[in-house]
Amino acid sequence: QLADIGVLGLAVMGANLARNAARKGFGVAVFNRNGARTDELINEHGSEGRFTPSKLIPDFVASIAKPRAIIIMVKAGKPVDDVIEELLPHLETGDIIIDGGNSLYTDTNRRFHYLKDRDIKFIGMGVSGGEEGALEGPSMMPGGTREAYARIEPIVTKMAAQVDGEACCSYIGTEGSGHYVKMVHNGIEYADMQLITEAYDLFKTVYGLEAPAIADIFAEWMKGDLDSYLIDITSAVLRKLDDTGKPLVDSIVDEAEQKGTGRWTAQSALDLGIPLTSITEAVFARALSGRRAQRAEAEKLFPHEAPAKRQITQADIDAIKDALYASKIVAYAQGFEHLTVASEQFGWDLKLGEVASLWRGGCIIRARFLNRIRDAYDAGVAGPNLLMQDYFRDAVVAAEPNWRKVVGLAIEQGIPVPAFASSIAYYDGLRRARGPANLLQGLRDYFGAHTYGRLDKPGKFHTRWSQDGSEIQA
Ligand code: NBP
Repeated sequence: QLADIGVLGLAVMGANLARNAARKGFGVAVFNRNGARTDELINEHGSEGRFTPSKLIPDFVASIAKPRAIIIMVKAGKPVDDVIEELLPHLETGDIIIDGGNSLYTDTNRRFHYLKDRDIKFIGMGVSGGEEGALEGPSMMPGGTREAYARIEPIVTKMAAQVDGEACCSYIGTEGSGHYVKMVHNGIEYADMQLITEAYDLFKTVYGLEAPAIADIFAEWMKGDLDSYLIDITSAVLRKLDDTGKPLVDSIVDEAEQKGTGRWTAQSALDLGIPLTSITEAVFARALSGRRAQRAEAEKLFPHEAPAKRQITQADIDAIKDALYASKIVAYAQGFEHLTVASEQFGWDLKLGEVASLWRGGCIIRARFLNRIRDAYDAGVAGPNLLMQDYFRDAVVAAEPNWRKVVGLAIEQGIPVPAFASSIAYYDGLRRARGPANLLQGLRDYFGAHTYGRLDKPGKFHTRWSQDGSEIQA
């Protein structure tokens, strides 16, 4: 019997996706460049379902029912192009290649059209949830043609996480839109993690709390609006003791690594002119954390006497919680605005309520909070900026005094809170009908004759600053 689907690339993600599909009753053809991985999968998990292992690409392709659907789960970048070239001679019109890795959306756009010209369908599918998600049910964001998606829909919707009876997988749009949405998901994940890190820093540095005590606070926060996977695992990471009986987190090197999706999100926002401050600050914070030697040097050059640790009260804990929640709302509002603009710009017609819905389970940013976002889109009240929608507006307004207090305290005490601070700066910038960019326009006109508009009359104007100072209509 031919397999329902193929999985090529059996490192941690591919192997787990293949097992996931097999456990759901699908026949799965499996292949890996290095055959040892294929053997390992079959030896260790072959009994979980109907696998067809192959050691050669032609055998692998021939073992899949037509039109063939092949998920490739290899390292993003050149390996994806290499694998496509290896598969192409063996595929037939209508076959589908699904790239489930973290590919850059522009690569996916290119591959989509390249394969279309060769009568092969291509789906760029963002997959989130790490290795556990891949096995137990990830959140999946497939982009490509609807027709190609229809072929894999019965399989991927069964493989995906389920929330309230709904699969965390739905058609996103054409071209690289699935990978784009996954990219922004990862960007939001960067912001979420940075905000959590800033809250941790305040508890530790201002109030002198030890990791297990901070773990208790995060565990408590799971009972409210902050209920989310990342808050949950924060508590678990902070609670973990190493072999010496000390908190493991205290011995982990404070240097954040990154694979690029957060940076891509920020770069795309810059290209589209979107004020995506929270995610971008989170990317910069990782970059600064990476300058460990420079930080050690600077600590000596700019000594900072640590203020006496404060005794923490419930009000202090609540204040940090409010600052975190309000900043998180800003980060998500910016992320969804980013998707709105990208959708218009690229002609993708993204359904943002569905995006919020499929992020409710399986993925790293899964959170109770996403129900609120989905509700806003479903009710048609999300508007261009979620921050101005009733629920989020009320939440931010209620949090504002504490938010301001926490950012003020951090600055006063010399604790960097770039994501908290940039979020409140964005909020303060957004809620002012008249900002200070009038001066900026004046400066631009002075040195570059870039012109400016006036509040009191229509049109564009230029002042002859270094000549007679007269104003002319541009
Ligand atoms: P890796 O990203 O570590 O890639 C290893 C796999 O790529 C192996 O199967 C390897 O084959 C294969 N491969 C490479 Br490298 N070059 C190849 C080539 N030229 N031809 C054929 N195969 C090639 O695996 P992963 O961590 O499972 O991730 C897979 C994808 O999923 C990546 O895009 C990743 O960013 C994405 N992703 C990962 C996670 C996660 O939590 N790890 C989450 C979500 C998405 P070999 O065994 O023969 O070397």
